[in-house]
Amino acid sequence: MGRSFTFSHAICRTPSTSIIDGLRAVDTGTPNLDTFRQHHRDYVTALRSTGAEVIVLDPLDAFPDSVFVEDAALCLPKGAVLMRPGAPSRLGEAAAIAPAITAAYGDVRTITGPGFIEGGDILVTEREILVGKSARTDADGVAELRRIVSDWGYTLRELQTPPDILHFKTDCSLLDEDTILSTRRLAASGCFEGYKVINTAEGEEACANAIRFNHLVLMPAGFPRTADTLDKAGYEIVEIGNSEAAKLDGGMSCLSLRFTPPA
Ligand code: CIR
Repeated sequence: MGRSFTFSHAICRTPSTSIIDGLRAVDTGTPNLDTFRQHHRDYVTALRSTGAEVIVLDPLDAFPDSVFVEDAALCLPKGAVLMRPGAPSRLGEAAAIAPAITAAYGDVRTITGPGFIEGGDILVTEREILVGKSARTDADGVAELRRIVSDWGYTLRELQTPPDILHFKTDCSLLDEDTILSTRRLAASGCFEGYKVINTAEGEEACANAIRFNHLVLMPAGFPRTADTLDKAGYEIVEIGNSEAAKLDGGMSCLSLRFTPPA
């Protein structure tokens, strides 16, 4: 199986009581902490069911969005990069996740700025790294990441996250070496030329943020037509409740950092 979706480890962080203050584009209600924690436990259980070791960090009250660990770091086979989140309330999350990253990696680089970049805008495929500029990720941040990952042999392609979409991966996920799950609006930009694309069903765009993790595809519950398409395409689907994370514009990828530590 490909290195872009085969992992021995993941890092997650338990939602904190301050999650009710998490960022959101549109207020659709306050997340229920108990329900969020149950969904989070289900998520961790699904990751562990593949045999992976999942490190669950303690909640961090100072950072309401810190359950969305993916935005603070990027983990690659040869090294890891601490991000520089573009949301001011999230900037300190990179330093907060640093101890967990340095415990796993010898080579840890840091985006020092002036640019900004969040992990949610980065899709690592088998052949390249795609980065969508967004309200959180700018050209300077992308350029700094490009310099770092070129040391590890990666080609980085700079793209544009569609307007009013939080992150590039809000609208797409990697399913395997050649296949991307994407909303039609993102795929229409042509950014996945050379890949096989499976589109989310009409009206089910909110499930585009899934993850392939070893033999499983974790996707948010409640999107039956897309789940059926993926099932028929041969993927083993696990549906995870995402109602509370969704109130904060979060999906499956944001809740973990997935990696295999270098030998
Ligand atoms: C935020 O606005 O930063 C959080 N409420 C949601 C972050 C979701 N992260 C992701 O898609 N990678």
